[in-house]
Amino acid sequence: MQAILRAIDELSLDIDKMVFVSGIGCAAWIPSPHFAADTLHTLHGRPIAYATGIKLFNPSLKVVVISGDGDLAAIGGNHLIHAARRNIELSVICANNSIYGMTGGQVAPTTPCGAKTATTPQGASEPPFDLCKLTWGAGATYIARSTVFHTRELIKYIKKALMHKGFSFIDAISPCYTQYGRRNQKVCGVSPASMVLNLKNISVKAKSPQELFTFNESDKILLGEFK
Ligand SMILES: Cc1ncc(C[n+]2csc(CCOP(=O)(O)OP(=O)(O)O)c2C)c(N)n1
Ligand SMILES: [Mg+2]
Repeated sequence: MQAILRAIDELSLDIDKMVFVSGIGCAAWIPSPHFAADTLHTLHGRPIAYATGIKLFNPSLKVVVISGDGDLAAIGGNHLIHAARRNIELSVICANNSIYGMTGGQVAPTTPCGAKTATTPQGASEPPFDLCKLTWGAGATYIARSTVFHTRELIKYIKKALMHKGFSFIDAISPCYTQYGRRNQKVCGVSPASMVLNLKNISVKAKSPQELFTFNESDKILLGEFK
């Protein structure tokens, strides 16, 4: 929430000319009801469909979708790839905690292999989506990943996404200790603070955008701008 608001402030954007759209989940509460702005809290998986309607009705508005990995990439995955394919001018910011947080910690399409969740007590067995690769393949024209630890980069990337003419996607890695870290303490540490600090150890800054397709350290997170 801070990174988004700071990005808007640093760009001196008029918040009255922006609309923030979210779906359902913890991440979906980031704009609504907390932003003093026009917000639309929509159905689970459908924020991009509503945002597309807003943008078509009034193209002068800056339309920003803020939601979770489950909302955007599971039930809403179809809207995500097709909005990217159409290169609709939307900024989509995914608060990615690799789990369905709000509903009790079920496995998500972003859950890493081996991670324990409420529905995978022995560890997730299916390979996850890398949301940057997914949106790259679908046709998004600005794509970046940062974390809530690397806030300066996160703000910088959100600023670029907000000014981008076309479909932009930010994968904002946002750990959830309650539903994810607590069940995976060997990797995440034993507290919310350790989980956030651990982001420093497991993150690798990409040397080039192409590294998105060559990086193969499954226990690390590749950060940077990929398109
Ligand atoms: C049609 C429909 N199916 C399922 C749900 C239950 N549900 C609410 S939020 C959610 C998952 C949210 O996960 P994510 O988007 O990652 O948000 P987080 O809570 O992790 O931030 C689910 C399955 C729902 N509200 N509506
Ligand atoms: Mg989530």
